[in-house]
Amino acid sequence: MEKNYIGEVFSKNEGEKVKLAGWVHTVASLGKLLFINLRDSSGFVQVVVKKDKLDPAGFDEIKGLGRESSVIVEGEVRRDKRAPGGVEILAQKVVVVSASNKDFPIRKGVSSKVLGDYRHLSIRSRKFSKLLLIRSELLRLFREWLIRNGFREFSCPTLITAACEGGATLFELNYFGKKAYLTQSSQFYLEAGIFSLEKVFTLQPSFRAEKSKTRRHLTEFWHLEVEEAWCDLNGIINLEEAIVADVLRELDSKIGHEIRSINPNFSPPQKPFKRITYDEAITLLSREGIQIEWGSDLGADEEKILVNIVGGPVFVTHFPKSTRAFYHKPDPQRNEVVLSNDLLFPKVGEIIGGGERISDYDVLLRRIKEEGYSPEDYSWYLDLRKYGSVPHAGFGLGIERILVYILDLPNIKFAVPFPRTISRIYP
Ligand code: NSS
Repeated sequence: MEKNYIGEVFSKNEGEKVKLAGWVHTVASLGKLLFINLRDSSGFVQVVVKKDKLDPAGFDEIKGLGRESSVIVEGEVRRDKRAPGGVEILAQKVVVVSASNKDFPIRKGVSSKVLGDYRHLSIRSRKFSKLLLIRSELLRLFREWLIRNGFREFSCPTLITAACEGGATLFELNYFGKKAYLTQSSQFYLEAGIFSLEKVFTLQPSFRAEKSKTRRHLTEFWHLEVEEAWCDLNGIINLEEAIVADVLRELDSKIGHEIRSINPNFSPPQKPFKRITYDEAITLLSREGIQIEWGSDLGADEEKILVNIVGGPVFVTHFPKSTRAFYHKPDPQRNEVVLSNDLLFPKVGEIIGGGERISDYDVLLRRIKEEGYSPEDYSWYLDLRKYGSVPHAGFGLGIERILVYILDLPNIKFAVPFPRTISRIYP
């Protein structure tokens, strides 16, 4: 349908004709006048309906409309200082497309449980629409950055047969009588993809049966994963730094005002990000009185403390082998650590996990066995090391995690329209 968006009307001149289509937020009546607060995907505007402009039945119907009723309004622009945003629409015609039931469940003051139970309706709110717009823009900028820098989008399966990130968090399902799982990461398939396209990425959900109820874990999250042939640990860290810093800067220049309407303190982080090793990280933490035994992983709390000590985003590299999945390449200088990296961000901790992969067949086979996996489950993955193996590296970035940082969200469930957590799979 040919229509104007509400966002456009504020730059129009007095008297210009417009056709708006949207949803009634509120209707207030003042004698022979009605004031509709009309919403569409681009914002809100006040529509004034005069009784003498419509037939009486029409006027009364509009007066009685419930919240979220859908309407089409034709009218003209009036510049009026008293109207919100300095502009209102004087209606000449109002068509009610669908009158809403009167029991719209999202009202001021309802509990977060109700907002969650009615997520299919609560995403219409002003704040949620903004948030979803920011999310959509972020996804677009990531894709565009990668394509601009020579990466190809490579589609990976969701149904898989073997763990990438450890067996404990696999969702198992019955695949025609055989065991299968929902993917935890598309990394292994991207690793196959580099032998075809060299620089690949995918943006798709990953699934983790995370039993822990935290403010940064979903059971289904959107995963931006990147893999590059002929790349080492340093190369992949440089790439992670460039994409994150560039995309956040672009996002700020495009819709910084929208971001700051949710998080007034947002400013994009500047390159270069600090780089420290795991050993340096535990030394820094011990100076703050936090003792990490060498070989234990960093938890969310320690990550946040580290970010505070460093004063901004920080790469932690060279984790102990025991803390990382089997595919990470052991450091040739020091076999007990791997060429891995995490990127830690303020407010949320880890947003990226990545590193250099084992490219040698025998080393990979040994690591698979050491971790107690069966090599048959990984035979196609091992094949990649048989036919022209190359050094390569990659990373995975959690889209919702970076949104928690950008918008300073109190919980990751607000970063996705329909969150999946240990306690929610509906709606
Ligand atoms: O487990 S990761 O650290 N790494 C991988 O999955 C690699 N196989 C990725 C790769 O190299 N291609 O997860 C990567 C990121 C992590 O830093 C988080 O930002 C995010 O994925 N992540 C999550 N976000 C939300 N909820 C959960 N449960 C979650 N798990 C990981």
